[in-house]
Amino acid sequence: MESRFQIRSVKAREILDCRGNPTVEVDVMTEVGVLGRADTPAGRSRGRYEASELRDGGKRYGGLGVREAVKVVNEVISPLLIGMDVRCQRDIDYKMIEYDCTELKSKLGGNAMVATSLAVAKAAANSLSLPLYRYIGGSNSHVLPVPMFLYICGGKLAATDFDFQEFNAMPIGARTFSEAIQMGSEVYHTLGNMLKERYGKYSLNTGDEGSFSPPGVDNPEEAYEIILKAIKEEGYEGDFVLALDAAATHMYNLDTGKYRYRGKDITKEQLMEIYENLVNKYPLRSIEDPFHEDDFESFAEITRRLNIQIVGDDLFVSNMKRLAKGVEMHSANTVLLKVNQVGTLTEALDTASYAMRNSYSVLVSERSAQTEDTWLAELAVAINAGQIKNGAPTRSERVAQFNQLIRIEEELGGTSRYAGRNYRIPPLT
Ligand code: 2PG
Ligand code: MG
Repeated sequence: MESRFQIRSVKAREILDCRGNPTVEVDVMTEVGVLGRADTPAGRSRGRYEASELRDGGKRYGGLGVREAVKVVNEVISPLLIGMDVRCQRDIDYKMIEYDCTELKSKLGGNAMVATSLAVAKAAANSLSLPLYRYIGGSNSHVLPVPMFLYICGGKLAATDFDFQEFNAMPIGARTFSEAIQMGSEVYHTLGNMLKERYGKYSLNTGDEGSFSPPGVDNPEEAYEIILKAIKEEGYEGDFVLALDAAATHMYNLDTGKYRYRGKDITKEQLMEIYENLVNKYPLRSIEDPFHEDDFESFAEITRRLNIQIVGDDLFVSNMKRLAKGVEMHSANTVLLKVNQVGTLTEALDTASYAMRNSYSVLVSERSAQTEDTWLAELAVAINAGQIKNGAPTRSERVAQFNQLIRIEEELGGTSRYAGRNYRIPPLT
């Protein structure tokens, strides 16, 4: 082992995420002073099977402080990793996993582990003078993902009456990633003007991730009508497809077995019909979490019935074991990849490659609370995912990812490919 790759120190601190809540940032320093710095994002609509977060409780920051997680990094993880080679990502991640030894990483805390794991990868990339996407993915990383823009939100992400969480659109007709960003941004601003005209000035209030939250409307059809109108107004009809994250776990009542939808309790069959009607009526090509997180059967049923992308978020929680169950039961056909759901970079990469080997697509995803750290953008290119969910094309923590992807596209030059219409099976172009 060359000593220049050896870890000299691992140090954590408490910083803020875009919601103004604390999160963990970790610095990994090698013997020759090369730094890797990364932090952990946070979710609001979390799945039950996600890696746990260590939060302090008590009065400070409303209980959300992460001083305990910082202490774990500084006093437990650091001595475990000092002296290890930053290039040995798998060994390092498994060192933490084996020490933690719990199903949901409740001993070390998923938030402490994720930031450390990603900081190690960055330290390795920096030591080798490679961009992070090239270090993680190797010489074949070249696909720029289709951004899934969040335009209107509901559920847990906003104070609106929509039960469904996210009304998204994807510019599959763009020729390049930069053009996709331009199209997405133009539609966002036009949509804002249209919403204001139709629903009043309060529509310009934004929810999590910078998306619009028009008051007094709860019908998904209205959301899609106006998004499509904005797309048409900008001259991009046919160049966008629509997407939905129902986040149905949060509409589900475990006691009654029913879903709360537009003021009524409805059955899963009725919910299925709602999706079917939306798909028949609009260019809706992707539905995430159409049913609650334990209903693998209904996920299989909707995947059979609708010939579109069905994404498992709370269902799979980026966890290979849960994905394996999905593969066996033919539940969904796409995994939402959120590194902090599973707890380390290695496990997230394993889940992604398991998905691809089983003909599942991979949608790399942000959390509703991100920071300016751009490892997410790098990861999407590293694995040639073909699609990235990253909120609205506004607000610094979102724009930081998009801007990094613009830079990567420029750096790759002629070898880069925008996934476009093949977002589910890149790099077919
Ligand atoms: C989701 C996400 C991100 P959160 O449900 O897909 O949009 O929300 O990060 O709050 O889990
Ligand atoms: Mg989701």
